[in-house]
Amino acid sequence: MSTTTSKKLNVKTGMDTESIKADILSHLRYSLATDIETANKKEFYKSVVLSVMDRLHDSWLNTQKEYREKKTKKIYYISMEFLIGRLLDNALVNLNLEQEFRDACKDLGYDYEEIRDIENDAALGNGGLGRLAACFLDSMATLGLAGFGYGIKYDYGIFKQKIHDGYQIERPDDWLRFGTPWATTRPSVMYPVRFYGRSVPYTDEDGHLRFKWENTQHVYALANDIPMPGFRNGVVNNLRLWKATSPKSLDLTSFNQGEYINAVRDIELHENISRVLYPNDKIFVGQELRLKQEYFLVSSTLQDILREYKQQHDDLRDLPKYVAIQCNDTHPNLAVPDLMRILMDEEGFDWETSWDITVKTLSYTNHTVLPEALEKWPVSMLRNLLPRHLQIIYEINKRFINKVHEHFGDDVNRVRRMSIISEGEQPSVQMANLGIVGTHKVNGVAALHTDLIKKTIFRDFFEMYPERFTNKTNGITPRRWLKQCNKPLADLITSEIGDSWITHLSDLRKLDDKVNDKKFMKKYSDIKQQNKERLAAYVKENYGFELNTKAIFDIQIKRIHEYKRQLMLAIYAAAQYNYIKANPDAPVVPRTIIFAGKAAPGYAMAKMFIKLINSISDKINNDPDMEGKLQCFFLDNYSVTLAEQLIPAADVSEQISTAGMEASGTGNMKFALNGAVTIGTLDGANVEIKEEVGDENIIIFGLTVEGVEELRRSGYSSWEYYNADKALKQVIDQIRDGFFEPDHPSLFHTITNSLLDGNDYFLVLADYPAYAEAQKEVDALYSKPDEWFKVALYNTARVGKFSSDRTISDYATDIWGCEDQLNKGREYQGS
Ligand code: KOT
Repeated sequence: MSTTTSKKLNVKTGMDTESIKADILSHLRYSLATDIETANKKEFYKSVVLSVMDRLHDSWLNTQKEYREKKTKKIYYISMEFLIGRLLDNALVNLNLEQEFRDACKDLGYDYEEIRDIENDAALGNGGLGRLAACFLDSMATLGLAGFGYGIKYDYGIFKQKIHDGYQIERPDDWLRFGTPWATTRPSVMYPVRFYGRSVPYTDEDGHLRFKWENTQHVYALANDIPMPGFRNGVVNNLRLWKATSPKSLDLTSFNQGEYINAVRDIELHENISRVLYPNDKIFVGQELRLKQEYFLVSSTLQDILREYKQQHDDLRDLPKYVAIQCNDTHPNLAVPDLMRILMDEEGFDWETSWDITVKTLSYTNHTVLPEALEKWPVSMLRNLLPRHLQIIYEINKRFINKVHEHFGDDVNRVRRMSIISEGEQPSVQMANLGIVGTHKVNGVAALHTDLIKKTIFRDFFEMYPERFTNKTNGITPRRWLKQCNKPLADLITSEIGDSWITHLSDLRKLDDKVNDKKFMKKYSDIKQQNKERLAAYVKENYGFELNTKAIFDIQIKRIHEYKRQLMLAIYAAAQYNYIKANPDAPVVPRTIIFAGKAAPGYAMAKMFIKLINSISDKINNDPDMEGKLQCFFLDNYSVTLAEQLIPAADVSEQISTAGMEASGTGNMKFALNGAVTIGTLDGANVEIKEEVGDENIIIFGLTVEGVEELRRSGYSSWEYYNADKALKQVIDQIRDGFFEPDHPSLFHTITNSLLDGNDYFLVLADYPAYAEAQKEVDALYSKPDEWFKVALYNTARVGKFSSDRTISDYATDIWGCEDQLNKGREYQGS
């Protein structure tokens, strides 16, 4: 008996193709009740993943055990979004088992790529903020930090986008329809999360006034864990996603009363908390369900953190020594009053002690300066849903306002600006202010962005607490965004300079010397061509459209938003069309412009941009005069997986936001790493990319932040720019007059009105002439392939700074106080 068990155990953790095959077969039979003859692809995929999980479990358990034994400081990254995408490739790369699994699939009659493509993206995020959280998990595990993600297991991730007659249609993303083999449900880890009720004062044994939160209703948060392996270091960290489940007692009582249907309906209502990810990007919509989601995440996570803490430590006053909690934007900032509540109401600490612990444990990241994105929860809503928290927030505010008076004297305007509670018709809680007051560090996500928050939205706070503000320029994980998504390039680099770059991205600088190595440069440019062809094959297969792989692949992929100015590239595409029509014999550098991105379902202007891009695309792609010269294409349902195919194929990376509006951007980093040349404004991390790659290796145009301010101050008139640039005027007239949509000529008036009568808030017209010039530079450079690829290689070679490993090391050192854990990552395992 015991021999069989141990034999089976050995087989399960074997790293060779044969034992992997045996496990896949065994999972088909014993986990899925099928066999290799009858299983379909989905079942085969599931068995493959279960076999990968078998190989993660020991490390997963050992890692947690080691953290416990060594009392390692734990880092908790709380985020409403984790845009982790597919996990199979990532797990195999990090376990160094890609080849073995490929071979195993092949031997069992399946193509690995086909199996990999079965996996639904875990699309539990809108864009940059959620993807950053995912890159951070990869880096924390790779650096050997005890870093844990905490989020929500939404039944529905970001909606699926379809394009119908040029319009965006949203469909639910039912990613869990067949379950996910990556998540392990932990029935033993479940907490009640309370809502409503009231705060009741009482006097404790020592005669102190205290409060109890009573008469609450609750729902349970059930833990679902997804393993997060580090890169070949034996570390497996955890992403814990909470699912809302109904309290058991409720259905029983109702059932006893014969109200079975009502009970079921109530269960539904409770479980709705984790039903769906809000699809709004940078627009605050104050819906109560969203507030419930935020508190659901915070409450369950804090309970979990404190339960773990108490198992290992006995004095909560040491919490900041062993625990750091990072709030990803303001969404989890109810952690401030909730931790205060727990420490005071449940643990019996006084205000001062609780406050000291809270501030030292928490920190908060700001991801945008856009005022419409800042969370402001109506006091009335909080009073109803979380009365005790509101009471604590008022007390925090009262004490804080006293400090403001001490610091600045009686400056009523300043007090009004800094108050956590904004008064007025509908008093509301300013979650950013709460975050700054209630945490020890606030960070921006790129140097320019951090400077901006200090000077603009948080200026008063910076003057009061300068030491709290710090910059942490974003980064991306080189595992997913080079090693996995661009294997040919990753292999070429490794064959030239070794593979240290995978965990020390700045080692790519060694490639600088290769610019004069003709053989190398030929391989480098061939890979780009190969990637373009691979993308073209995908587009042909899925859309029946043939991309011109000889053309510049000019790509803009990101959420559709006015400030990101997809409109500017669309205008450029139309202007190129007009130019070619007017000059049929003039030589042009062929271009294929590719867009992808989702618009928030309620964002009418962004949705109109999608329609416009599709209308312009139709005009261009159906005109034989454009053949071999110009194409324009909108790919639907932008996702992490699609990005992984598009980015390696890009020649040009469009990063053209109005200066001051993109906090950082991370797509810009992915493109540069994969050898695309950036055309961009001096915004977000573009500024730092320019510093790294050198002025000659990036095409910068347009207004700077100061230029934008100055232009607005001196009285910008978009009409002037419209009248001054013939090509621009022609395109705007065409958009306005129905040239691209003859059957509905006034369709795009909302767009042209906002540009002209609305005075073009995002300064598209102001920047357009400089942009068109910059595009000419692109053409000129691309016409000299040797020079082009030198510039491209300098991009690959010099963007090592933007590894999320660097970002995480900076957080570890300056915010989390766990720098001692860095570089203690275990030895590289395997070859
Ligand atoms: C959304 C809602 C409220 C506040 C902020 C956001 C937000 C910001 N969502 N995504 N972002 C992006 O975050 C990225 C990671 O820091 C940045 O690179 C990017 O510039 C932000 O737009």
